[in-house]
Amino acid sequence: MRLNKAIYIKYLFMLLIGFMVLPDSNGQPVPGKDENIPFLCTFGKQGLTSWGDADFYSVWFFTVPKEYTKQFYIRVFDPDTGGENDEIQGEFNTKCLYSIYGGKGVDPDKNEDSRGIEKGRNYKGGNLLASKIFGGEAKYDNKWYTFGPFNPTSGDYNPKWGYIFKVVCEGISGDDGNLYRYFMSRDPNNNLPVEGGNVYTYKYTFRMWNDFRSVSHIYPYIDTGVIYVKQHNFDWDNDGHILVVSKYKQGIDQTVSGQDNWEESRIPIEPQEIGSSLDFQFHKKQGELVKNNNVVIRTENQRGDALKFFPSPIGGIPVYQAIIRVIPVPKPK
Ligand SMILES: [Ca+2]
Ligand SMILES: [Ca+2]
Ligand SMILES: [Ca+2]
Repeated sequence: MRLNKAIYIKYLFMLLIGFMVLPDSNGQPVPGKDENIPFLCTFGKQGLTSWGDADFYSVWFFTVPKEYTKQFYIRVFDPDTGGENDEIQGEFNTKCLYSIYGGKGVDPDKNEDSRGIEKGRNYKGGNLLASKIFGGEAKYDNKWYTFGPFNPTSGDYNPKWGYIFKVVCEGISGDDGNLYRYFMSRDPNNNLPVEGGNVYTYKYTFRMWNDFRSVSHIYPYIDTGVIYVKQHNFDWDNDGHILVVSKYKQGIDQTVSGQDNWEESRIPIEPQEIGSSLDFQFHKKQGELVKNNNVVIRTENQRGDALKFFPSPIGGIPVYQAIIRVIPVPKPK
């Protein structure tokens, strides 16, 4: 009996380890499939920040590995503001400008302004490769629009990531909430991931599900040298709990914001957590549903350097491992 249990635990452990190092080829949907987030959210700049968007623009980075030499596309789901998915205020009158940048000035490791974290700094560094304004056009409602093709070498080269591209969505007029998603694809008409590609942002503005049983996740990556992480959340509307989970953290409750304000708290980092992601879990308040909750999250390390969020978490989804105990296998007699 004891022997069986020990073998079982060993197998469980191997299974868990295997799960954690599995490479993820689905690096390009935004939001990612493990995040359980319905949409990104950007309001027209005449909107109120109390509706959940702190700055009326979003900045995302897409990376193409240098081994990939074919053309690729950036696809946007529901790029318009109107119809099925978007958040109306009065009547729909919002226009959003999507811009895709490549070349020098894009790489946020070299050009901090490019990260788009602080309002008023120039997050548009790089060469403009494509752009388009969407209002309330029915022909793009609940459908994909495709930017491209793009040549990988028109990105900003970084030896760690390959070629980096930046996609900015700005609410240039109106006051409604534009909900949308992205996908980096090797095909103009289907979502086929670019092998080895990645996506990240530094400031994540998103919509929660209108379902209090649904838990959303985002995954900041813990790079070398991180001692603690400071999280900042905006306009959470006191909608339940934000918990932090990792291999070593079972669920640390974070300070949460109410309406139209930022709150922050610190998360200590263990040396063993370096090189993996944290799991920020968004648990909605039970009982009375907080509807159409849009939220902003950003994180930084002890030096004030912003952390990247990868919709497909680097190192896989962290799993709390307290239950694992090594039971020695008895020697055969
Ligand atoms: Ca409106
Ligand atoms: Ca939309
Ligand atoms: Ca909100």
